[in-house]
Amino acid sequence: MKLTGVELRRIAMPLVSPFRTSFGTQTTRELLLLRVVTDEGEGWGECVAMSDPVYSPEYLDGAADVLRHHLIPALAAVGPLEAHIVAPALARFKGHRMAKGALEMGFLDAELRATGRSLARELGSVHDRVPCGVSVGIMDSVPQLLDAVDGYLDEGYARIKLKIEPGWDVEPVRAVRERFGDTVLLQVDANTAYTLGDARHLARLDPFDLVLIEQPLDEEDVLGHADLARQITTPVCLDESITSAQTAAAAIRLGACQIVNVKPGRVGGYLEARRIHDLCVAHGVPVWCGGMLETGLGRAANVALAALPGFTLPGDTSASGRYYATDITEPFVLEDGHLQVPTGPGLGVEPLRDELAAVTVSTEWVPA
Ligand code: OSB
Ligand code: MG
Repeated sequence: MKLTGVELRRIAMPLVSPFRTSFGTQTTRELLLLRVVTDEGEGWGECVAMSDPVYSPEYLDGAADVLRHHLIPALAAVGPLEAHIVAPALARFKGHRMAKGALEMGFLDAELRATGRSLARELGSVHDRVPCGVSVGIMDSVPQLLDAVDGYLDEGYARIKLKIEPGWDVEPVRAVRERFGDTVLLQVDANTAYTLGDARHLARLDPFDLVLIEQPLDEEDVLGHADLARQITTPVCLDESITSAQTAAAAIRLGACQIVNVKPGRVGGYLEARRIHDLCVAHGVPVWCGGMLETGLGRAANVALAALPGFTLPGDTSASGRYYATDITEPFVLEDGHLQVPTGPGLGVEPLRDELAAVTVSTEWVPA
């Protein structure tokens, strides 16, 4: 394939309800979509960076800038391209994994569409549907939280993840256990809101039989997570700290995580995400597919990844309706707690023209 150019499209999608985490509250999901145009057809990439660098160092304007000035020109200078050449061709640029991952996703989609292969088959999926969890934001009150959880359980979600922070941890967990019982798969995500000094406090979550606690400490505090893991019985899972197969291998060796959250954008793309899956399988470490409030495009790819054999826990691959009243693709709908894995060529889904136009803020053509 020869790159013709990339269209950078900024979109803004209103969320059905505010999503509050320890790093802030989102009411609208701003996103960057990439339409990768080649001589053999087009593909779609979704950059999961957020408007502000509060989850990771990347942010939308920064991602657009590095794509426009560094990543796309570097790929334009490479001869014939295939998706698996994208990451090595961009390796001399440090970081910017979300931007790189979006570009690789666009090439993967284009290449697979051109040859009639589905992303799920390409990655090695073994299931035609995947069980889904839901990430529940911090609320103003416990009754409000219980209402939200009740609604999600009614819809059929197979697992509940509560966002926590100091002041919103033991009580909401206790309340959910008391109201919904011990059989609900329940886990928590702190998004780095604690320090190792909070170990005794976090041990108060031990009696609630949580599936895991996700990223309690700073993303660079891998040793701290290893120390914490020895002081609590809830399994420690890393999200922000796992930026590559290499950092995953180190975290596993150090005992910093018993479980891994894989987010393709965070680790530079679906091919690196698969390597992390393979690494975890080799170590007997359960993995699950995280989410970044994706549109139907990113969701299609996440669901394909989540169908690999090592993804033994339900992911944050919720239905479109959990986030958006109107998605930009045909919506993903929960059936019996599962989402269907797309089978069509590439991502297996496409943006709907009018829905995409309605949320578009700006477009920019970056020629190769
Ligand atoms: O830490 O997993 C996280 C959303 C945005 C940024 C970080 C995270 C999240 C979520 C929601 O928890 C996952 C989803 O449903 O897409
Ligand atoms: Mg997380």
